[in-house]
Amino acid sequence: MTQLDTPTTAPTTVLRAQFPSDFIFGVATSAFQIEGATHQDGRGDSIWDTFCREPGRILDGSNGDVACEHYERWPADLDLMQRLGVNAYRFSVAWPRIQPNGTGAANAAGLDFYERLTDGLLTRGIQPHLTLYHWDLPQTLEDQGGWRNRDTAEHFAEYARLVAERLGDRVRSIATLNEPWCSSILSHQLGEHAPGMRDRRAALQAAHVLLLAHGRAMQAMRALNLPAELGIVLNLQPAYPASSSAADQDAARRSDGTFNRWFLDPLLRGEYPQDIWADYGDDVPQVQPGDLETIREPLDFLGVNYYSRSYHAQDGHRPQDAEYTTMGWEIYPQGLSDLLQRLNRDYTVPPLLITENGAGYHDQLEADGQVHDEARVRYLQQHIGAVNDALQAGVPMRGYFAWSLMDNFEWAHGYDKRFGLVYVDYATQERILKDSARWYQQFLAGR
Ligand code: IFM
Repeated sequence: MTQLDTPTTAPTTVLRAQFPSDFIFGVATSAFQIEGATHQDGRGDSIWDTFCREPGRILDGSNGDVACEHYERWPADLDLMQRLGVNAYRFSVAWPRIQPNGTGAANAAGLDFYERLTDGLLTRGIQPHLTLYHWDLPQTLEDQGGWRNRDTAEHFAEYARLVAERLGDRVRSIATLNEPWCSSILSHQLGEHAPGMRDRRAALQAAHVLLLAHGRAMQAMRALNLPAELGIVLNLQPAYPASSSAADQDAARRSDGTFNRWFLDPLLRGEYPQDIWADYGDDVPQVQPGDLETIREPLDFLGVNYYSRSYHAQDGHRPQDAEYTTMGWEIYPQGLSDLLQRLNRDYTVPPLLITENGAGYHDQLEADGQVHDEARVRYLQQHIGAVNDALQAGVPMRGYFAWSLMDNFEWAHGYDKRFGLVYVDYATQERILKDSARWYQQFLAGR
């Protein structure tokens, strides 16, 4: 028996057979979090390379220089996915590998790398799902105003065209942006992600330019008439008031409005939510005629990243009997099926993919050389169950990607928090399957 085939003792509460046979079950990663080789083959600096060099930005003082060495080890990582039995892999392309300074001719070595990866997936029977932007903006563009500058939207459309022209005939889907809330609000207002600003007006301008970049990239890629499905990935977090009090209700409205509707409404309805627009006062972005039509470009799919909910109690109490991951995020699978049903009710949605879902813990190798991550096994079971509930309720669900294939660079948390189904021993780069990986393998095999 290989390590992969060793059964876990965790009870299976949801079955692969409950989903359509062509349902997508994959794993996800992103370039900066796993690739390493940040100065190889002509890659330019990204805002995250810069951010990691600034003292105090990353909890453990680490960076992405080595990460999981995926840039070299990708064939073995693809073999691992094949043995897990996933039928899809979601990865991102590092913009500074394709255009080291964010503009101009494509760097051949960069495109070649992602072409080898894509072909390697296809050879192994795994669908490639490509994301164009998972936060690694070329530093040169940041020096020119980054996402606050409308020109970046045009540069992004050109980058999208270069990648789609090369790979759009083979990848199953292309998502423009991953989690624009993070690359705008978390990065420009809350200061936790690169470029680390604390300025709400700048953050809202960045959010608008990101959405515009999405729309312009969709148009540029549509013009190529490729078979790849085109869409975007949002991180969404349903907001629950703790009571019927006006204060709790209003806090939940604001949270839903700023986190979810601020992105959903322009993309799916071509307008910003009026209540939040009013709340933001003078900080609202500069919207030019035609922007919202561009942003509303029809989507072939919407990717949803779900980790937790938000809970709003004026007295600050936390939900009763709640469990939390090491990130401090409440484990609330019901929130996922509620969210999916709400999307289907309140919007005209395209087919939906769960593009990320997972749990971060301080996993450790135990004396038997294994990682017994029962909490993550439960998390996956419950959340895949929630996807099934949504599917049964008529939500057009098409797939689910676990975050993440393997432990990796968790942004401002460095390497301390682990989200992988596969444990990475960073000293040796050995990959060790956690119990959650073996559970997923058995689930996918129908056992
Ligand atoms: O690791 C991140 C990922 O890059 C984006 N979504 C959330 C994950 C966990 O924090």
